[in-house]
Amino acid sequence: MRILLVQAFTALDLELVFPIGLAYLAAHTPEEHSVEIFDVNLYRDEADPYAVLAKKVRSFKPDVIGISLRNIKVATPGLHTDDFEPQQKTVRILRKEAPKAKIIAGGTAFSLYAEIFMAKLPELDMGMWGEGERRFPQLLQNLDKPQTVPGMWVRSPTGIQYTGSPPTVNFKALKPYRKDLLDFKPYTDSSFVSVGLQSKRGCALHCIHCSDTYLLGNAVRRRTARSVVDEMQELKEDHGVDQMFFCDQIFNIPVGHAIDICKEILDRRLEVRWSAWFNERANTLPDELLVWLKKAGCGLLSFSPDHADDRMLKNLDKNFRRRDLVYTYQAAKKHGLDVEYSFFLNAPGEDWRSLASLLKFVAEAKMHCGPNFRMFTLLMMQPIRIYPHSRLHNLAIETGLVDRDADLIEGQFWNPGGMSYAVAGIQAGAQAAWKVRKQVKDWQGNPTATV
Ligand code: B12
Ligand code: SF4
Repeated sequence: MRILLVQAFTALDLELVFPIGLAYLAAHTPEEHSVEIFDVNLYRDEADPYAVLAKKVRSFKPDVIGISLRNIKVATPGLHTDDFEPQQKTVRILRKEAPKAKIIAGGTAFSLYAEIFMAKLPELDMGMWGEGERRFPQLLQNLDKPQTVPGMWVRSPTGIQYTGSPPTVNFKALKPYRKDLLDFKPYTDSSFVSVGLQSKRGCALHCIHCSDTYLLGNAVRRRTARSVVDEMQELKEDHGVDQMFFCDQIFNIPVGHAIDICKEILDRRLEVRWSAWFNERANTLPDELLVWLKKAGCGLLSFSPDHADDRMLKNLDKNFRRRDLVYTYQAAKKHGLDVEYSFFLNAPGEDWRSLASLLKFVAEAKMHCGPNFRMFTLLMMQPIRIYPHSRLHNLAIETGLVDRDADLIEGQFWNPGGMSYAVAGIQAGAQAAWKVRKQVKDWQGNPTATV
């Protein structure tokens, strides 16, 4: 069969993201099929990107189209991009240009909002929840009876049905994602996080707002350090990519695995630059790890502590406290690493005192680290978006903040009470700073780079 894998619009004005999910699917598609990847985002600056897509579909003549829906209604300060409408339009074009092809949806946004996507996009024949490497080939063999494949959203005479939870993917046993189906250049040009790879899937932590654990589970499934670095070497030597981002939920748990990866990079004298998300708890960032990180090319410690006040960290069910956070910037400075933090505003329990405590932390960290403290993610500070399947969603229903049957596609945020005025003030400042930054990026000729 001829299989076209399409990445739908992600975030219209943010950095490009190399579609590693689709590249993993392609790696696991049996060789008897002919497979190509088309990333609509590569054509977003064309006068009519949809016309480029339509032309591709007409010339490729796919039997099967897999569409990846990654993000939904992305928000940056002062802006809620309507990426649902472009996604809808993309699916309609696929249907129009390939009326007989089976159109299958997947991806994180699809998995989080599957039933709603199925209802709102009748052009989709079916959708696959979760990780697709094992079940996509299974589905290709059973295209006329998708109800026999687990984790599928299918249409039946009685309505939309779910075929039940699929088994967990053995991540270690997967092939590396295919790197020959798209040119990396536009991605490496776009930002330093645009080309990703994974050393593990899943997260053992339990943050209250999290939807990643719904998608990937609490068991951390990792690959060997050797296979991770094989992939980094392949990216560098065969594709000229020397800057990459680990898409792991958390890179430094377990610590030993992170150290092994760094040692493997050094053993091979591989010159790469990379970054990742790190957990903030001091015992997950021992000196030994920090030394190896620096030597192995990691230039930035990216943290998402969400808050800096102990009472709030407890409310958010974080596994560390403020003293750990203070340790993170001291450690970054000691080892000469850049550091960035992202925080939520007006999270459950926020009051003036906790907000002041957060701002005080930012000021102290900035003073301590100087230019090594990167401010960008602070521009994105906003209240927590309430994701379906998260504990925060249950809490929001219990407290009456959202309706039990609200579909949450139109982003809803945890932003109650008088503190929402403080949020509005901070966001207005962030929006102004964002605009200035964007202007500078425009002058530099890189208007969509966010980082
Ligand atoms: C790493 C990551 C990032 C990195 C990406 C780096 C890179 N180069 O790839 C960075 C930091 C850049 C990033 C940025 C953003 N991200 Co992000 N990110 C992630 C994260 C943690 C992993 C994504 C990933 O690469 N997974 C690995 C690949 C292999 O998995 P996958 O893409 O899901 O594909 C698998 C399945 O989904 C499925 N599949 C995928 N497509 C298809 C298609 C078909 C047909 C089938 C059958 C199956 C299928 O099979 C694949 C293989 O198993 C996810 C959370 C998560 N748990 O997935 C959030 C996530 C995708 N991000 C999210 C968001 C919101 C953002 C930002 C908007 C944040 C912001 N405000 O800036 C930006 C948007 C950037 C952009 N331009 O699109 C949300 C999206 C949901 C939403 N709200 O819309 C997620 C789900 C996190 C969350 N729960 O909030 N992100
Ligand atoms: S650290 Fe990230 S992935 Fe892990 S539970 Fe918290 S929010 Fe979810």
